Amino acid sequence: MASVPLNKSCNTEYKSTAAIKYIATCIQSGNIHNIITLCGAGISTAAGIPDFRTPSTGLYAHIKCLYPGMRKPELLFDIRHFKRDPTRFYRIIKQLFSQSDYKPTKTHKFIKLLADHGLLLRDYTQNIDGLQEMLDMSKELVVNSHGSFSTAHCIKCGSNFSIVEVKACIQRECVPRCTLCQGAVKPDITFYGEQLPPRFYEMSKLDFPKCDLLIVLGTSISVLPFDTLLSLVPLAVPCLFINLEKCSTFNIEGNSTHRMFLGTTDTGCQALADELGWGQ
Ligand code: CNA
Repeated sequence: MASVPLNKSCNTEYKSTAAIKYIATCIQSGNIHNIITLCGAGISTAAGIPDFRTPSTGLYAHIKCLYPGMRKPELLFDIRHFKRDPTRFYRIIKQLFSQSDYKPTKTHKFIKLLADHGLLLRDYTQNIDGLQEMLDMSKELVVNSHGSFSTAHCIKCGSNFSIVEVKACIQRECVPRCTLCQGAVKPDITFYGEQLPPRFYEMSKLDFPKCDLLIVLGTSISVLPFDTLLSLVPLAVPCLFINLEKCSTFNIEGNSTHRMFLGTTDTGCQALADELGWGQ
């Protein structure tokens, strides 16, 4: 029989379907009890929140338009830059929170399903949008690895401030100032040049030796030290990477337990939920 050469997109689709089937089979084997999810901005783009690096729609592209002379858009999220001039950060962050009614995506709901089935050990997210917490999941199950936008403090005297006031200032495009010392007030998200929350280090030390399946969702896995979490997972542990594009940090070549689904995280999670019989 003559073999029909698969074209590239056919081949990718075939591999993606096979990836979902393989991971579903692992879960259905009954040997998986401690799934860890590693999430990035890609799981929230379907909710309308831009990521950093997508060339046309990401925040970095927007920063380059706003500030054409700026060589490194990530500087806006660098603590030294923020201390010198918080104005630019507040101007750009308005894009991230341009609406007030963002809703969790199918991917957030799939992570909750894992929890409901007693399979989720922990969700490590780089996101600061709080969409996962909206789904009434135990706070213990989520590690907000880059902090969260739910609290804020003055970078000069450390006083705490209401995030509601900070968000109101963001909408007016002005810098929220401390009522005591006039220092800039910063949401408690982790900037480049800052330590990650202690909980990230404490929990990852305990969790990763127990992990028996890893699902990486919507991230370019390019931010340190978050990307080092990948290396904490033993090679024999099955891993699924769902992303719109390939990423050099996640290599499936030569690894029999690593799989990749190229597409949106919502499509990938829906396919996995369907395969597991949790479709609705
Ligand atoms: P990134 O570097 O912008 O990467 C996002 C990745 O997701 C890219 O590889 C995209 O191709 C991919 N992607 C985009 N949309 C989808 C989709 N629908 N389905 C599948 N893949 C998709 O962002 P990372 O998360 O890797 O980088 C970490 C930064 C981004 C953290 O410090 C975050 O705080 C920061 N961030 C967070 C948010 C948020 O909280 N929603 C938004 C923007 C940036």
